[in-house]
This record gives sequence, structure tokens and C-alpha cells, in this order.
Amino acid sequence: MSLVFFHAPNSRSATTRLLLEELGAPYELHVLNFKTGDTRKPDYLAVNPMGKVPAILHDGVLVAEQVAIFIYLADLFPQAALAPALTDPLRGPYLRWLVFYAACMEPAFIDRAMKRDPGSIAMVPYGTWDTMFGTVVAQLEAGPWLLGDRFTAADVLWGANLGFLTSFNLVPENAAITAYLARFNARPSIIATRAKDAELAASQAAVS
Ligand SMILES: N[C@@H](CCC(=O)N[C@@H](CS)C(=O)NCC(=O)O)C(=O)O
Repeated sequence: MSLVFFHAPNSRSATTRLLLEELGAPYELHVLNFKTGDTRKPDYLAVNPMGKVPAILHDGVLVAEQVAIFIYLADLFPQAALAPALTDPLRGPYLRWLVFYAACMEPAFIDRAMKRDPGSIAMVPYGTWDTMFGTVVAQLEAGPWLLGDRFTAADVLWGANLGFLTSFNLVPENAAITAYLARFNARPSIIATRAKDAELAASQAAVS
């Protein structure tokens, strides 16, 4: 089995690296540097015409888009038990929360960060920021994880991304999110992988 992971530190692909490590997946790391324009070079555009990371090649087949990668990888390594099985009652909520991230949270956050009017509530995929954010907070308040007692790949996605947004004060302060992130940030594999990525980012910063 060949699994190649295309990654740039300090980007959305950092979240995929956290997942790969939580899964204990064997992978070949292919590092790209934004500073030197690697994602826009022909070699990489031949892999992912969008010029975006994360992307993986599994036995030569491209999977791009972080949520698709999450669903794919968590199913590919079932021994890690980070994906509820198809027959598990948690499968639906699990998919819902993974997709909610890309379909609702990201567009809502971008509109908010850009301070732009998203348009009418009926047209906007996430309704309103308050509805979207309130839905997430209500889910996290039950805890300890997004699906209750079971830690899943959805928590890697949400823990990593909420952590990033919170560190830049891009989401409102909230006790449920703070408690959730404290649990997530204390996981040994998360700590270790972030340290490896910080080293990688430092080595890239030194490249002229
Ligand atoms: N829709 C994509 C977005 C990925 C994305 O925007 N990646 C950024 C890094 S955070 C990127 O690769 N930017 C480099 C470029 O556009 O050249 C996903 O969810 O995976």
C-alpha cells in the first residue's frame, strides 16, 4: 500500500497530519513550501490541479479536500476506531459533523473574517453566524467529544481548526469550546505532531 501525503505546515494540511498520526497510519511525507510557491508549480498541479493542500495519493489515486480525506483515511484504518462503522447509530452524526465543518463553519468564518454581508438567510448555506455557531456550541456543551464519549476523526478536524481560529481570536470566547480544546490539546499524539510540524515550519522559514 502506498500513501503519499502532500503537506505544508501552518496550513489546513496540518490538521490532516494530526489525523494520520492519531490513526497510526504509515505515510510518505511530501513537503511543500508556500514561500517558494511549491503548490503552484507544474509538478504539484499535476497531482492536484487546484494547487491546494492537503492532498493524498493512495495507491496512485488522488483524494483532495480535507473533509473527504478525513472520511477516507478514518475508514481506511479501521483498527484506530476513529470512524463509526456504517451500521453504527453514530455514523450519521459523525458524517454530519465532518461535513458541517466544510459546508457551514468555513464559509461562515470566512464571511465573518472578511466582514462581508453573506446575503439572505435562505440563500446562505449556514443560515446565520449565530445559528451556525450556536449549533456547534450546543453540541460541544454535551461533551466530552463532539459525539459524546466517543473520540472520532471529527474531533481531530474540529479540535485542530477551532484551536487555530481561537488562537487568532477569530471565534467568540466560549466556555464549552475552551474546555473542549483543553481536552484535545492534551492528547499525546496531538502534542507530538504539533511539535514535529513546528520544526518543519521553522526549517521552511529559514529557506530563502
Ligand atoms: N477546500 C480545500 C481548501 C484547501 C486550502 O485552501 N489550502 C490552502 C492552505 S490552508 C492552500 O493549499 N493554499 C495554497 C495555494 O492556494 O497555493 C480543503 O478544504 O481542503
